[in-house]
Amino acid sequence: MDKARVAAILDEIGTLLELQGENPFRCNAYHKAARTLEQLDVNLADLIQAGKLDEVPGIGETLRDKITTLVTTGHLPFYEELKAKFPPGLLELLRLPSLGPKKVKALYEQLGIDDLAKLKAACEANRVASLRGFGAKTQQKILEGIQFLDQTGRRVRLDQASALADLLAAPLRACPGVQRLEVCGSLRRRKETIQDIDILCSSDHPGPVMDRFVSLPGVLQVIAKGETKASVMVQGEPPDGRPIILNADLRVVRDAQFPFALHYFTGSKEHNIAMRARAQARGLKLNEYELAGPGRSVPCRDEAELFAALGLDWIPPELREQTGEIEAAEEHRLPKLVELADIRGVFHCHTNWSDGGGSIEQMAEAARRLGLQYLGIADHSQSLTVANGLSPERVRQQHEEIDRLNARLRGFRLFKGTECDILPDGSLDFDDRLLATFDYVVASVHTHFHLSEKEQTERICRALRNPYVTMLGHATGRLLLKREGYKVDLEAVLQEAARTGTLLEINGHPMRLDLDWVHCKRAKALGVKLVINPDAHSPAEIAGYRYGVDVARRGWLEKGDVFNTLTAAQVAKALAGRRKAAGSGARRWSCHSPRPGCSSLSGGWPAARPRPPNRRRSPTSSSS
Ligand code: DGT
Ligand code: CA
Ligand code: ZN
Repeated sequence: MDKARVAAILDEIGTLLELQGENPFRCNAYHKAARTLEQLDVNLADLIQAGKLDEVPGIGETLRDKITTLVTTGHLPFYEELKAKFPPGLLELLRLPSLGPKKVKALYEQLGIDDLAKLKAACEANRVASLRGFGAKTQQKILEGIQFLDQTGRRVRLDQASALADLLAAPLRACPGVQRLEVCGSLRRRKETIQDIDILCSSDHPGPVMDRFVSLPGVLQVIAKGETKASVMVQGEPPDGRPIILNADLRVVRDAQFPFALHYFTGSKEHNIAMRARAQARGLKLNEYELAGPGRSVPCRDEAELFAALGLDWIPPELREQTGEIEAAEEHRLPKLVELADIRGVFHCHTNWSDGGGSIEQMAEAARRLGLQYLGIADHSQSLTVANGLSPERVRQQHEEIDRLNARLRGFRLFKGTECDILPDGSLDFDDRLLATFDYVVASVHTHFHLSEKEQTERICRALRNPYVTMLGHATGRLLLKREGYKVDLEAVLQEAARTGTLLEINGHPMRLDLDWVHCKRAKALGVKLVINPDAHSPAEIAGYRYGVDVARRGWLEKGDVFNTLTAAQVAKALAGRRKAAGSGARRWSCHSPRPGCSSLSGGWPAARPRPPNRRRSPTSSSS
């Protein structure tokens, strides 16, 4: 069992002990140990082997023994017995942000509430408000929380569903008689969260593949099984957390029907409805089995032929959200979407200098193995002490280390960056003189999420006006299925980014996917360039930028819209030009609008930023 899973179990033990009413110190010891393990950058099994586990701060004898049992046997009777004491629905209640273990315990003991449905009913009957320590406000918060869970609760992250879908699809593809097989639905459209896995295959003999499907490892329950259609509940074990459970459907069609079924089950529903209407306008009928007119059927060998039969270019699945893709396909003006292979390097990565798990060198090696030409190191800045942010002195040391590595690395380049905190008033966590020593600056909000929309927007826009800021990190701070972003007027932020020539990050960490694809489209319309980053906290996480590419594609972005499709040499030149412009007050605001060609990456990246209208400033006032 790996570290992340062990940490998740320790965390759960802490919570279960709280539910049981144990002494808070004992409960906290488990929560703390979970955090410690997550941060640990050595292999757990090695640590146990060397007998050094109890040298880790916060891990005493008891915890040492429990962790050892978990890692070596994969089980922990203590945990399993503890868990069995509580109804499974009780833990679900803890997913509500307004409920801690104490409150859950009270609800269970006093009202017999042990799942979300009962809790909802009790709130609606106004029975929760009168409990001691609750009140009308809490009851309202609980109801709102349940509503949020109803909308998101059964969904899982794209990366987790993808991994599970691949596990299911591979053995099915190898089944005798299977001709074509594709994972459809929101997974094929690369949506950021997924409700269920839709698998489609073609075969003349559905029996074997149907049988294989319902007996795949991970199948917890067969919900339905017919001759060509089956539905199961499956469990996946993502390497980085709690198991996920979701439904998977399999449909088997004849190969001649495959293109129609593939199109139908890819969706989206809105896109399908528009396509069906288009067919009808041409006297044709379109459904999941065929395209047909009165007395004739229109055979199509693949999706491209299906689109062509309706007078359309083939529409990439990511665009099928009924936001203008059909019109664009008709007029042959679909974008040539950016591809994973277009990305030549990434900028937002953390190392063990702050809260990452790898050394700079390990990160560089991992990036190189992915085929990247360059990697930007952007550790946290000084005020983010919880993430071990770098002091100015450590920044200087890190720069020396990067210089040493760059002198050694052949055909690969490290850029010096920082993920610099945007302070509550919109100033930056490092002063301009220090900022000028970096190749680039990612500015991000990590604190004070509760400002009003107006304050938050002004705060971020002010940061964008600092000429040393190269890009804005994770623009809304959302955590998918966990936390909504802070309130911010993104339109105003995008406009400020356009005015100041600041890049906007598509944070590809599958937990964030922030900027959202909807806003990518808007950014592009305003001429803002985007940069796709993994926000990696370990060498393995660098590859996560691929989910950022999914977002970019859903946002209609092309290679030229994405900064890190440039080569290392082009990036070095663009960043140097920009830093020079930022350093010389005279040049910095020397042009009022982007020069012709500035708006296209192929034409070069704007070295000087246009001056914000109606704002006079001295070169040094920007970060004060
Ligand atoms: P999800 O599962 O919520 O993440 O999103 P989808 O898009 O995978 O939705 P799902 O699994 O309910 O259905 C898969 C596809 O089947 C959907 O994208 C389009 C098609 N579909 C489902 N229901 C309808 C419908 O009522 N009308 C039409 N035209 N298509 C539908
Ligand atoms: Ca689906
Ligand atoms: Zn961040």
